Amino acid sequence: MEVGDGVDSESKSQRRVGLLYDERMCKHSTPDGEPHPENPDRIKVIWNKLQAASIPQRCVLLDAKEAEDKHILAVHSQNHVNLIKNISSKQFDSRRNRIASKLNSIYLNEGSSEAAYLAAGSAIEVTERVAKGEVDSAVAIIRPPGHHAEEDEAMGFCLFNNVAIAASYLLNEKPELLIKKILIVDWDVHHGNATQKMFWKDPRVLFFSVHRHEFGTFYPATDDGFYTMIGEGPGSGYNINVPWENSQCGDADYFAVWEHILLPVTKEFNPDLIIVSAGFDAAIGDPLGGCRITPHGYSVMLKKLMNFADGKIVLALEGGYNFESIAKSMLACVEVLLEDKPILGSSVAYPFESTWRVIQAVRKKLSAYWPSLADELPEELTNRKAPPAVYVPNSSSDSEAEEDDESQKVSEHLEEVLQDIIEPLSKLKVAESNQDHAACNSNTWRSELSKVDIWYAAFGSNLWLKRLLCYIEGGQVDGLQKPCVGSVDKTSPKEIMWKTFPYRLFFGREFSLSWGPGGVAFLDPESNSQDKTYICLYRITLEQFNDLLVQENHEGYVMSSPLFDLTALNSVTVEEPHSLQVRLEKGWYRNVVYLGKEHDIPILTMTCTPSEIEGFKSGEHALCAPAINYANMIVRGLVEGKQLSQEEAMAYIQEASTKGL
Ligand code: X5A
Ligand code: ZN
Repeated sequence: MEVGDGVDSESKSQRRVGLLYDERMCKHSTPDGEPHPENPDRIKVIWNKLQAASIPQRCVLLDAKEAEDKHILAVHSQNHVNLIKNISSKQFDSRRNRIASKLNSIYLNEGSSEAAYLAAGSAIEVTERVAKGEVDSAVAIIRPPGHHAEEDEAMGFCLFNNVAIAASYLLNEKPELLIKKILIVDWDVHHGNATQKMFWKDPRVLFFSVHRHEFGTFYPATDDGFYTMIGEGPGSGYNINVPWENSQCGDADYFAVWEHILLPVTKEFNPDLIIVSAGFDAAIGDPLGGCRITPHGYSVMLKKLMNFADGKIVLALEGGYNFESIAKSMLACVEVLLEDKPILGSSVAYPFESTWRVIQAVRKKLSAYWPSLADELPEELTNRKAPPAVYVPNSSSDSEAEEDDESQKVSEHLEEVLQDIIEPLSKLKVAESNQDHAACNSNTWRSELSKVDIWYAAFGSNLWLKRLLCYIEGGQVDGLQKPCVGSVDKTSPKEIMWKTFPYRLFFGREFSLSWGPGGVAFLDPESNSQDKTYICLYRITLEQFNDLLVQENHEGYVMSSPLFDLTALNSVTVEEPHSLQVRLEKGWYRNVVYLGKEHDIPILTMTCTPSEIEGFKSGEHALCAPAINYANMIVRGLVEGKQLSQEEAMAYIQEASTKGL
């Protein structure tokens, strides 16, 4: 996707972002302290995370407010308002638990009422500030969540429908603010059943919800979340459901929905304001959601929406039950709101086949209302799909933490686990808006870079030709935990030669998805006559080098433009080893280093960044002996390449992995 001219701080201007948090919303908790996924720590960890990142200082801090009954009554019954108003009072002490137990997935305590009023009032507050233009956008870190709370019934951890109350408030009470059309984007993993009903016949509110549905078996487990539910009367076409058929949807699935449903419709609807029902329970690692959106995924989804409504966008927290996931996801979102700069990268995983099926069904169902959905998606696009999701039965447990067995390990090795779902080298531009990138033709740069040869300098497992060929031809050698997709151009290296360089080889990182537990090799390209690293030079094209870069750096990339292009290569003016500009924000090998020339062809390697090298030297990052299967690859490379005997090769690795930096 968009790639800026680097991180030139001049070019990024700060936007005014309203931020609201109030500890009083932590008072709503389970009556006897039983554990519950929707607990006070959720908003605390989000707030702490933002504080640790010095976010509050950069935002306009807004004060929480209790909602007024008359504003809540726009979407809730008097009966329901009375209940929530009084439920925490003494008179209800004896009845509170019984009332809660009759409701669906609800607990209540002495703090519930105040928290519910604050959550709703705070949603109003941030939304009004954005509508007035006092801030450009805003985030409300609120609980209890709201989107399940029906007109006359609390359910699904929700007491008042915060987002619906805020939207109604602007439309009904503040006409002078000229917010006449509101888009509500509900990306919580659950269907926003109540919000849907509240604006069912109302064309002023376009309600969009993407959620696990599984044909009505996933919470709230009704048919209401199906794509056939499009609104009624004047509201026909103003309700859009994207019901997942299976768990495990991730960035690629959401991006595809954005690209092929939400963004085109938003453009046509042209909202004056956008409110996101921002649950983070579709985040990777969430114990209830079973989906896999990364923080990066959320930032891309949000960034795309900021192109509409003049950037007037409000995020109101809904669900999200993995502390680390929700904190990271929210942080990613606030950073997007604050910084006026493009986001690097996008997912290169494919959407599920089921995702394409659902997208097509939604488009067909709604094409009469939104002409931009009328075209059939090209088969070339929908043919690009991930293997079917592994079936995980839904937990029947109601409100206790529900856990897919996959969910627990996620937080520990988040980055690595992401690799699992990423298939590098998709040429599919699901993550890109076609307007933005009409000019960006991947064939153009590929053909250009295919004419330029470079030496790729390998010092790790790629020393073994067979392993390197996995990156070119695709495939999997023994010891590799997963297959490689290969390069677009599958031509073998034109020439191979060995050299030694006076640089230091070392091993770091504790785990990689390619090799399992154990470190991987890095090069410190600072010359030191004491050090000697064996390097295998492969003569490949600059196009192939880009495909290698993607595969080595598992951050999702749709390579619509090269990560390392001719301009970067031509920036070389001195022969000493030095780092060159690469458009990668993440990844262990995102530092491309120029190592001189051989037969007048530039030698390039990839290693960790200079600052990471410093970290390894200072002890901030631990060194780690190589994974055994990984070390074996290196040994094989050196032996089959006739550089060292088996024993010598093992001693070489041994030394590199034990000697301090
Ligand atoms: C707001 C939210 C989930 C309710 C799940 C009940 N509610 N099993 O995420
Ligand atoms: Zn949810």
